[in-house]
Amino acid sequence: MFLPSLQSAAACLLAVLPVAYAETHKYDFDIGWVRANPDGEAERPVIGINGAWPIPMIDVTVGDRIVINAHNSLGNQSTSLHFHGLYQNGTNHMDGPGGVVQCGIEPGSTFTYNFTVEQPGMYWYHSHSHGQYPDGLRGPLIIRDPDFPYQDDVDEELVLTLSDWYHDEMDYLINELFMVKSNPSGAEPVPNNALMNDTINFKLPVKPNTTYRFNVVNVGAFAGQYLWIEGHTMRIVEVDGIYTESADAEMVYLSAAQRVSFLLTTKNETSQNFPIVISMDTIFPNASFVDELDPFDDMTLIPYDRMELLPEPDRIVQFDVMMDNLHDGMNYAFFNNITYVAAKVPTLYTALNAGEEATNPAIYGTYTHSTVLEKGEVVQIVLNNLDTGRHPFHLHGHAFQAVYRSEEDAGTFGDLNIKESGLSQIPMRRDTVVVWPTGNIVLRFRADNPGVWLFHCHIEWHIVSGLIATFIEAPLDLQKTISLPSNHFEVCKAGNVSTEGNAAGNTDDYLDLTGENHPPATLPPGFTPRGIVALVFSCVCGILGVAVVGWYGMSAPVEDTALQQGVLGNESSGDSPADQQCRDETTVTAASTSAGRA
Ligand SMILES: *[C@@H]1O[C@H](CO)[C@@H](O)[C@H](O)[C@H]1NC(C)=O
Ligand SMILES: *[C@@H]1O[C@H](CO)[C@@H](O)[C@H](O)[C@H]1NC(C)=O
Ligand SMILES: *[C@@H]1O[C@H](CO)[C@@H](O)[C@H](O)[C@H]1NC(C)=O
Ligand SMILES: *[C@@H]1O[C@H](CO)[C@@H](O)[C@H](O)[C@H]1NC(C)=O
Ligand SMILES: *[C@@H]1O[C@H](CO)[C@@H](O)[C@H](O)[C@H]1NC(C)=O
Ligand SMILES: *[C@@H]1O[C@H](CO)[C@@H](O)[C@H](O)[C@H]1NC(C)=O
Ligand SMILES: *[C@@H]1O[C@H](CO)[C@@H](O)[C@H](O)[C@H]1NC(C)=O
Ligand SMILES: *[C@@H]1O[C@H](CO)[C@@H](O)[C@H](O)[C@H]1NC(C)=O
Ligand SMILES: *[C@@H]1O[C@H](CO)[C@@H](O)[C@H](O)[C@H]1NC(C)=O
Ligand SMILES: [Cu+2]
Repeated sequence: MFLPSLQSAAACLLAVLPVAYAETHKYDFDIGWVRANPDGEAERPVIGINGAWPIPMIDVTVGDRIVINAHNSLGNQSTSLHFHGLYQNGTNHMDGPGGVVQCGIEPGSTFTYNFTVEQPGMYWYHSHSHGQYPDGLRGPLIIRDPDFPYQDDVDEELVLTLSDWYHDEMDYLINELFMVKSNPSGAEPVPNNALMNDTINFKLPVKPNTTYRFNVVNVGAFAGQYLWIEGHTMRIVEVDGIYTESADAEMVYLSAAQRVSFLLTTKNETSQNFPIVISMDTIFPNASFVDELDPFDDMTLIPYDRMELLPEPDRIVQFDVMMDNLHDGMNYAFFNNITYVAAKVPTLYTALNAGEEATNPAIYGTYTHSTVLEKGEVVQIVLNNLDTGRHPFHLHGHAFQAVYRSEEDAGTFGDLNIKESGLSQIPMRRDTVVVWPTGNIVLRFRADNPGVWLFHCHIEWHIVSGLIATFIEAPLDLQKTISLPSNHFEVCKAGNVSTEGNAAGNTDDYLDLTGENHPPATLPPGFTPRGIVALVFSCVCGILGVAVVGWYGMSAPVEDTALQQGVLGNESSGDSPADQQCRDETTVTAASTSAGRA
């Protein structure tokens, strides 16, 4: 590692304080209910940390160690934390999903996350249990890089979160509105609002003629966000922690869980404020306000390291995304014909205990949708979206190459016969990518990170309805590298969860799945409520919907009085002229009560 750059005094002062040695950042997180009212419309219980919400940003430097003592004070729900986008190379057991790589942390229990970060960029952390993060347990995680390739161009750096927001708690939304018989179409609850940095009154005072690096993350549950800043061009330099060749964009689209980092130079004039606009995409029936939304196409990005297309795959995994009803009348999400149901024993523990049998996918159960990968092989995911909504797909433990994405309504790759020549040769890499309605995507990655990694849609509603599959990557190598801290067993004991055996908890015969967790039975053939539903959606989904447009003032530029108002830290107090001018025509809502599928 090297010392702070000396080329630019501004960069030195404002950016990173790079360190030449790795630090350990220790956090004591007491996770509990607090009350908050971020949009001023409805105070509600939210999940905070140490009695406060929004939860803290984790701010570290490449090479550092993060140690988090996560104590669950919720009283009525278990929890766990996932660090989205981090490879957790060698520390799969710190990845977070409850029932997959650990037991949920029961109320009253403490679990220690302990891992190093070797990747720079913008990430986030969130609960990975019970569809819980939209209740507030989500926040930014940034990993600073003393070697950031565009550092010389940057004067100041900032972090910005975007999110949809509900006035009701997830437990209610899931159990009373979403996963209920009276919602056979699986219509997702409609967000009540959109937030920027967890407020609707976001103002960003900036200096004139100054280049800011914006690190933006969509920490929302459901809605993608279009983002633009009037009168300014965004120069994209990173997506999902992968540096890119710089690319100019007038508007970007961030699905739930995606991140973008861009450089933006403010104008050399102080006469005007510029709105920062986010427009929430929930594919509602009615479009509104913005004539046309034409965001930058992330598939055209080129990674800064110009890593070439991986060789032809050793293994192809096909996932056909479908929504359908099961016998309980509710709507479930399927990869092929499987809707995910967690195993009785966290899948990682099964992999660690199964000896040679760990390479047999059957032991992980019928409904974890497990695929075992061999160390080092090139894996290709072919995902056919048979559904009429957009879905952002996320793979844990890797950034994949997004080698192909079809237009909307392109149909499917039935025969998996994809022409190599049709793929981008220096494909964009990221950890979350959106597939368009009834289209497809092709992703490629190398199985170079032994572990149990989920692949799932990042719309929290679809996690709840089962749009999850599991990769068991190089389990025999995993057995050699992971030894579980005793803390893992304590947490499972508190929840009465077995840590031994196959998916059904059977220890004698790993192939005996008697008693495994399973979804409701399938409907008898011929019973197709889905047919009617599909018809309805085909009417509404042709329209690119925009329901809520939030206008936020960006008081820019002002005369060298930036950093005031406690927004970015603060150096002066009182209203600047710019603040008074600030456009703040808060949220215009055109939300309807019914939503199409997103
Ligand atoms: C858990 O407790 C919080 C705070 O009292 C409450 O708002 C919430 O509804 C409870 N959730 C459940 C599932 O009981
Ligand atoms: C974190 O892990 C490192 C490496 O295994 C170990 O040395 C250290 O003691 C751990 N710290 C805590 C608090 O568990
Ligand atoms: C947004 O919130 C984060 C904390 O979550 C804070 O560090 C950051 O400074 C805020 N960004 C702006 C531009 O105010
Ligand atoms: C803006 O700042 C740059 C240096 O950062 C300077 O070279 C340039 O002349 C400035 N432009 C104006 C219009 O002031
Ligand atoms: C804009 O640029 C001009 C010419 O370089 C300079 O004289 C003026 O001070 C600049 N204005 C601001 C607000 O920086
Ligand atoms: C899904 O389909 C495959 C192939 O037809 C079949 O072997 C498997 O049992 C089915 N799984 C479920 C959960 O229905
Ligand atoms: C994990 O670490 C191994 C060994 O250092 C390396 O070869 C591999 O590329 C890493 N994988 C990821 C996804 O970081
Ligand atoms: C675990 O089992 C014990 C004893 O049977 C019981 O008291 C406790 O409530 C159970 N805990 C959970 C989380 O189910
Ligand atoms: C949506 O459009 C329909 C038809 O134009 C109209 O009747 C309905 O009121 C609109 N709904 C909303 C919420 O604007
Ligand atoms: Cu989805």
